Amino acid sequence: MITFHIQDMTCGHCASTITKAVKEAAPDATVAIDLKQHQVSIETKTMTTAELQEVLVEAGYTPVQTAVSAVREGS
Ligand SMILES: [Cu+2]
Repeated sequence: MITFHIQDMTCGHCASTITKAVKEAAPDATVAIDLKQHQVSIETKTMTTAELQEVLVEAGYTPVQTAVSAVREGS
């Protein structure tokens, strides 16, 4: 599973735009969105992290990949 932090995902519309964009690019993908945390978790076997990131950027957002081991570090 790949998790991105997307600060500019701020409402349900953003969430559905992102979900749709990811599923169009990777039909097998499972997309879980945590709007409060501005987080998107994607499970897919057909796309790499870099490719997913590109899809999110093309959808108009600014994804930052969250390293699983570093999620709770800082702040
Ligand atoms: Cu929005």
